[in-house]
Amino acid sequence: MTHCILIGAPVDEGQRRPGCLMGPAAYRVAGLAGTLTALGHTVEDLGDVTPDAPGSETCPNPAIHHLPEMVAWTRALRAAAEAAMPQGMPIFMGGDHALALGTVAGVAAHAARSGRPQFVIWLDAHSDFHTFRTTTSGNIHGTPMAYANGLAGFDPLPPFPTPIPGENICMFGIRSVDPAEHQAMQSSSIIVNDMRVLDEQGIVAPLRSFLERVKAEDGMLHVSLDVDFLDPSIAPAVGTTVPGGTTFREAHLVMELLHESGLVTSLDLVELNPFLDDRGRTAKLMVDLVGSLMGRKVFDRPTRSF
Ligand code: 6HN
Ligand code: MN
Ligand code: MN
Ligand code: MN
Repeated sequence: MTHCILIGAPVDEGQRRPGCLMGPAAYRVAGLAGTLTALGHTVEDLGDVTPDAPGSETCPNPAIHHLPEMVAWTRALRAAAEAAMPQGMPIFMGGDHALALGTVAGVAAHAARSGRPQFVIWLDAHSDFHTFRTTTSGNIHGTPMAYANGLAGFDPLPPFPTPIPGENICMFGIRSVDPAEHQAMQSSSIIVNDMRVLDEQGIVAPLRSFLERVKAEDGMLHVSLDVDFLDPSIAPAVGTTVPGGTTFREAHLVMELLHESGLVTSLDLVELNPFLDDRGRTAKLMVDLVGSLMGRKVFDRPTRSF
C-alpha cells in the first residue's frame, strides 16, 4: 500500500500549443484517484500548484519563450516535490514536460538528503536533452533531461541541485532527437533505449537490467511518462506525435515490471493535451497505465521480483 500524493502541475508554457494546462483536470475526470484507491492505496489530492508571479528573467537565446513563467514554475514545483517526498509517492499530473525541470530537481534534492542515489526512467519519443542555449524551437519542454544531468547553459535557472549521473538515467521509446541533443548525448553516459533497441531486444531485458542496478544501489526511482512515448494511434492527445511509438501492451508491460520492482518513488504524467483528445481515450489510457504501475493485474501468479 502506497500513500499517493496527487499534485496538479498545469504547465502550458514549455511549448506553443495551448491545452496541457487542462491535463490535471482530465486526469481527475478520468478517475485517477478512484483507480488508486480501488487498488488499496491511500490518495491525497493537493490540488494544483500555483507559481509565483513571473519575474523578468532573460537568456541569450532569442528563440526561448515564456522563460520567466518557467523559472517561477520550476521553483514552485521543486518545492512541491521536496515537500511531498517524505510523505509518500508524488504523482505530478501535467502539464507539459517542462514541469520536470522542477519535479526532478525536487526529488533529486530529497534523495541527496536521504543519502540515496537518484535514478530516472524517461519514457518519451524525445530525449528532451536541449539546453536553453541549443534549443531552436525555444520550447523549454525539450530541455529537462539535460538540466537534470547537470549540463551548463540553463541560466537564469539555479544550477541543478545534485546532477544525476548519465548512467542513472535510462530513456525508452526514443525516436526523435535533434542534432544538438544528439551531440550532447554522445558525450554523456545516458542509457538510450531508442525504438531500434526495443525492436531488437524487446522492452523487458533493457528495463530489467536498469532496475537491477537501481535495486543494487538502493536508489530512488523517478519515472517521467510523456504521452508521446505511446504510438499516436492509441494516444492522440499530444502536440508532438511521432509515429512508431510503443504499443498498448508494451506500455502496460513497462508499468507492470516497474510495479513488480517496487522501486518507483515518484512519477510525472506529462504532455497530455485534452483539447486534442478523442472522447477522453488518451486520458483514460494514461490512468490505466498508472493502474498497472500501481499493481493492477489480470491474474495473480508468482513472479520473479522483476
Ligand atoms: N517533449 N526536440 C524538439 C524540441 O522542440 O526541442 C521536441 C521536444 C519535445 C518535448 O517531448 O516533451
Ligand atoms: Mn503560452
Ligand atoms: Mn518529453
Ligand atoms: Mn515527447
